Amino acid sequence: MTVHRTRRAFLRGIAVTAAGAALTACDKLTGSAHTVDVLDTGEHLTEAVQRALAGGALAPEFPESAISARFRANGSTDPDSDDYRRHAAEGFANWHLEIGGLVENPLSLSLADLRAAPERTQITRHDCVEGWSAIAKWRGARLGPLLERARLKAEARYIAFFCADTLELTLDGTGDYYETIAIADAFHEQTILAYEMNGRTLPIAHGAPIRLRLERQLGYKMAKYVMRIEAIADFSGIALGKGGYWEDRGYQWYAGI
Ligand SMILES: Nc1nc2c(c(=O)[nH]1)N[C@H]1C(S)=C(S)[C@@H](COP(=O)(O)O)O[C@H]1N2
Ligand SMILES: [Mo]
Repeated sequence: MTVHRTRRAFLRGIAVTAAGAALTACDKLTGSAHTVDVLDTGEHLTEAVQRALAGGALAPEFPESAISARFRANGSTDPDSDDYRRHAAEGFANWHLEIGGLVENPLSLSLADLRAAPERTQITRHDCVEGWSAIAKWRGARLGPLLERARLKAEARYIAFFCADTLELTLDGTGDYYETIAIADAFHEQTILAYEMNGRTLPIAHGAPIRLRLERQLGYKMAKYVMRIEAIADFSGIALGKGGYWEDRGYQWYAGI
């Protein structure tokens, strides 16, 4: 037992050192032909190291008194597709969330179904890469139990979220907001599909009818206006292949905080 623990601590130490070395190397190699390879390695190690250090750790949660008086709405705040507008006008009464891809049991869930599913409420801080933060209370269906119900196939490695909004069309005709996360993060206790914010139905500006909360990563990972969820084996075939709308525009795929 002691030996096992020591060995794990040792391996963890190596991983941290290796990540540090890779990041230092990035700085030195900027501009050289090796930069991309080294950066990729650095990002990969950073993800592995962050996961190893965080384990199943929870993101900090706050008391009601910490809830921000103002919570900025960022990116899309009112999707303009005909489909979305119709659903919004109907109060999302006829809307369904599709869960498919690499699953044995595809699901089509109404908001009532989602409200009846295992839930979690959490008061957490949202950090946007642009440099602002805000605290809010989120209530939603835990993603893990929903994926268990859908029964993931063995080949599934990521969960993809497809949204109702299109931000820009200029890059190769893609511009639909989407995100992908690792299965391990999908099953984290605080990973929820939020349908309430600060005790009220999730407002359209913040992603109605549901938005992802992935509390240990940056704001851009938390897809709003989620219409369809797919279990996938890899994301290289989606849009520009980097695993998300902002990732396709240069941000890191694993946006740990
Ligand atoms: N569908 C969709 N999801 C999105 C975005 C978006 O533009 N469209 N913006 C992202 C970014 S950069 C942030 S910081 C948060 C903003 O969430 P908020 O509007 O609730 O503040 O949503 C993220 N999820
Ligand atoms: Mo953001």
